[in-house]
Amino acid sequence: MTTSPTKPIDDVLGGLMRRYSERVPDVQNVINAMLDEGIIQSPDEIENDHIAFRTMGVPYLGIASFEKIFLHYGYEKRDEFNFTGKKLTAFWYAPPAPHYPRIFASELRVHELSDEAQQIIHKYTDTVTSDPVDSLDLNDANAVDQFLHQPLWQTPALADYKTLLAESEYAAWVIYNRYYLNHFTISVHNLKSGYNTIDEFVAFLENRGFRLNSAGGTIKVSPDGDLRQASTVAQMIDAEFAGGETFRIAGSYVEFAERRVLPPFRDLPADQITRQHRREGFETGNADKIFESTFTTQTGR
Ligand code: OOG
Ligand code: NI
Repeated sequence: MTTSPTKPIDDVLGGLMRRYSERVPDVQNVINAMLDEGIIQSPDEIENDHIAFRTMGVPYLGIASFEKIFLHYGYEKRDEFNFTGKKLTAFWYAPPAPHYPRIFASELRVHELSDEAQQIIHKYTDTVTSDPVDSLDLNDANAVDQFLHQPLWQTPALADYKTLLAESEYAAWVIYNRYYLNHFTISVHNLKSGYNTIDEFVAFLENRGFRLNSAGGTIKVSPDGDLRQASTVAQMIDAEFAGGETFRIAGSYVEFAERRVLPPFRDLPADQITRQHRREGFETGNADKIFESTFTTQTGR
């Protein structure tokens, strides 16, 4: 019997973060650097701006299936984003309370790929013949944690991974990594002065030797100037493919975001500024480049 006072959402988010930190050494490396620099005294002070997931847009999977988990926990679906070149659709979800991260979920429009790539993807995903989330007890955090980290289809063959990689880096990422957390995001605007702008935080990261995604420039700025983002280059993992073949592929990364105070609130005293006074949501132009944190154009630099 467990008498834990935590809600399923706390345990699900905890499980995601635990496995993600184990898989992505930069998570601990960034936290350690922040502690060492005196930016924070404890990791609990870090505000997680958002987390992100990637999905395959095929029947029974994709956003339509995946989002049911977080809608159940009180997340609310917000704006849609379209990435024409990358053939992706995404939405963001507002959390049920401000201390939870936002969620950014994207989906590959598989039907827009070449016949060959579609066939490869369907070879794996066609084994899913009903929405797997429908048979999950979403109040059972353990079951949801298991689900998010279990294989949804057979382990891919390396040749298939490479064929997908040549056409869609996103497709290759999802066929292997599935629902593993793609990144978590450190909010920099609430950090201590000297580190609470993205420019200052990026300078600190670069000083400490972190390799950052340079696609479209290291700092991605929304047209209104108020959402500023940067990210590490994804860390490579030794992936085991069907038949035991191994190959180094992109895993996950860490993101950093500065949400500026919106113009009507710029005269508010700093201690009165809360989340609702800052730039909300996401930005297509920024996101388009952040996706490339896992692309070979960045990881192979
Ligand atoms: C998501 C990229 C976009 C953001 O904050 O705009 C993103 C991904 O790489 O899956 O994270
Ligand atoms: Ni992000």
